[in-house]
Amino acid sequence: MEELKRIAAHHSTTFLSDGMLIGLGTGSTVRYAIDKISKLVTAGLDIVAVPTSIETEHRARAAGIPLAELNDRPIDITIDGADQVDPKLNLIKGGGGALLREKMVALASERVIIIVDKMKMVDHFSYALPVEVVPFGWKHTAKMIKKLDLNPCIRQNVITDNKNFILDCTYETLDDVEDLQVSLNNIPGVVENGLFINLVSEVVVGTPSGPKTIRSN
Ligand code: A5P
Repeated sequence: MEELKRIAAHHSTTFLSDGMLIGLGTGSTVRYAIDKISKLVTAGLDIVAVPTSIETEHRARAAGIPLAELNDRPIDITIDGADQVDPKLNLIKGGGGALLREKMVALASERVIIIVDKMKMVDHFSYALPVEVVPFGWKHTAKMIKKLDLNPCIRQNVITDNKNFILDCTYETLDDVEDLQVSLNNIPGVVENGLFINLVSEVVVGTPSGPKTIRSN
């Protein structure tokens, strides 16, 4: 599995070129991209990266990658992982708890490249949907989320980079994800949810025979 992550991550770095502002996602797959980008920067690649989490910030800084904060300058390309990818290239993200900054960076990006091993490509979502909520009244927020046919469960001992909690929501099926993401974000107390709908440009899938790139229509 690690090798498939590495294959996808390394291939995604071939899309980078001098002068780009890039978004750097979070997670074990992105770590392979950070290692590769670090080598490319040492070899002369001139890029600046916006990290999507404190973890990625520390890792990228240690790897010698120049960093910037998210501001009003558009990001050329973001490279990020995902927990699951459906046939429309919609995503569930947030397994690492970084979904809010990841979604903000994705929205600010002209091109979003998702790197996954092939096991994450699914016909139907099944991964528990992470929802970031403010700590105040989170049990009440969870009750509101239940009304959307989700079963929220607090992620133990986790505080996000934004000082919030994560509710991991299991379900029988996730049907209308477009509506669901809006309904979730309409609940006071919900900060953001891990559904990434129509945000992806390409998914690079690591397979034993090499990287496979799937483009969104
Ligand atoms: C971080 O919050 C997540 O969105 C990650 O991008 C996602 O969980 C994928 O992580 P791995 O590459 O570690 O599976």
